[in-house]
Amino acid sequence: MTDHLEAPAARLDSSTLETLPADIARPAYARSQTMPGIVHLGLGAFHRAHQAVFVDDCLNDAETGWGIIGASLRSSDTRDALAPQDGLYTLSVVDGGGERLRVIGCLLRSLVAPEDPDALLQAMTDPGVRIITLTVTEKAYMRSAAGDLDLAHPDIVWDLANPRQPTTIHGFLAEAISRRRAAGTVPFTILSCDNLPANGATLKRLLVAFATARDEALGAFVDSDIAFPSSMVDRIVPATTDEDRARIAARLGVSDAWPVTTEPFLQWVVEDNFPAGRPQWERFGVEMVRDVAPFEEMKLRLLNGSHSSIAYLGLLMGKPTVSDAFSDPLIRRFVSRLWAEAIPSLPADAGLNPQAYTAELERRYDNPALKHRTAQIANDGSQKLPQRIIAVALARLAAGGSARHLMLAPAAWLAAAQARGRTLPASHFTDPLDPVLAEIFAKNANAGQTARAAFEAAGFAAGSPYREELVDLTASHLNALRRNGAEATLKELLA
Ligand code: CS2
Repeated sequence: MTDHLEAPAARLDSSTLETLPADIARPAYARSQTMPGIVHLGLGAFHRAHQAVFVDDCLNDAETGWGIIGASLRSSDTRDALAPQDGLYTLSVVDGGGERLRVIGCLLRSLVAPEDPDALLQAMTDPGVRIITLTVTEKAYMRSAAGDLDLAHPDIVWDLANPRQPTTIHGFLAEAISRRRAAGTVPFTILSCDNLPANGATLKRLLVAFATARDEALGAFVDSDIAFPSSMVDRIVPATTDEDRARIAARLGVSDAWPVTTEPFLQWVVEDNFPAGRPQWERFGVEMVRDVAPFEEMKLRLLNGSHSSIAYLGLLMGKPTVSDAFSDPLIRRFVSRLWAEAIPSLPADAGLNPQAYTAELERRYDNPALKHRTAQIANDGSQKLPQRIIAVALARLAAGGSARHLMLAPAAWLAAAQARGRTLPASHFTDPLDPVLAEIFAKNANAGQTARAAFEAAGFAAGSPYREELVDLTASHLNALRRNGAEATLKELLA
């Protein structure tokens, strides 16, 4: 045995599938007999470790009409890795007890939208395709600071002027809907799987605005004839590393250019509104419900809110992963205070069990096998904090409560953003607001001016009577972080 792992010469693909060791699970269905029924936009690791697994379960259970065509809206990386593997990839589930591997087969084709927008539009207009799923992240929804469709965004302007060569989700969805409508094809259902509150209704509102700007009749059709169920998705999926690739190849005996590594926990709560049909997901643990909102709120506020806080505090305290950060007693105690502040903002009559949920979160964050980088979660804070932190803080103040712990998150966001190029690598994480933040930081403003300008630019708490109070709380935390550092700030806050 050498102590470094050489990549095996052969590649995972349809021909090597049968050569895998017996303990590697694999598709039990004939992939060649599987027809596409879902087009997925945003073919990242999260989709491959979440929705694709439930779809693969259904295909294993003899449903043949729900294969996935996946599309990346920007880069060709995923297609380049998976096309030579016939779309096959390994799902690795890790915890303290070890690692379980399973080859997923439901991804029938991968497309790269910018290379050939028409190929994606053709896939979306196939009458067999009845669901479009999306994991495109918050910023791809193209909301303005006020939360409406950002009609001034250059990509939206382009898509309105060039409907046959779209670049955004709105451009693709509107053109595909328009083509299906002209051809008399049954409309597809659009299922958002992004971490946004009321993600279905939000996407509907934005897409109706886009389609209306294109053509009023199309806007009215989207409004009346397209179903937009909401869904809450949950699974922690760190970016794949070369170490993961080497370890997994050693077990497979063939190489896999892009496996995905994740935790055992897996949850999907979906509003049951699929007029054109859907896979029998509920047979494999998907919760099909009438109202997703309470589940979404609990997840966004307790999981994602603490995740962002752990990420920025962790970065300021030199913790590369969530489990490193969460094993710091100060951060851990802070998170339990944050949860205590957030829990009263959740609906009381929806049958939620936040205590059990946070106890489970503690176990999930402690998973030492999951190398979930704080820098990964730190991306796009300006897009994430409104629903994870700001909305919770506003609800707390409106109910006469305190938002002191919550508001450490935006302060730590600003401090970590400003630390890039100083104590953190320059591009350690990115944010669509980076150019504006750079200007704000360059002014060498005091904490109050910085917090106010950042709130303004990000649209945090826009129009709320509590906005000044949130700016002040953020400013006082930012001041403490700048003067005394994260550790001392936490000690003081927790005293
Ligand atoms: C994380 C989420 O990167 C982030 O912003 O908070 O991706 C989180 O891991 C998932 O929502 C968990 O379901």
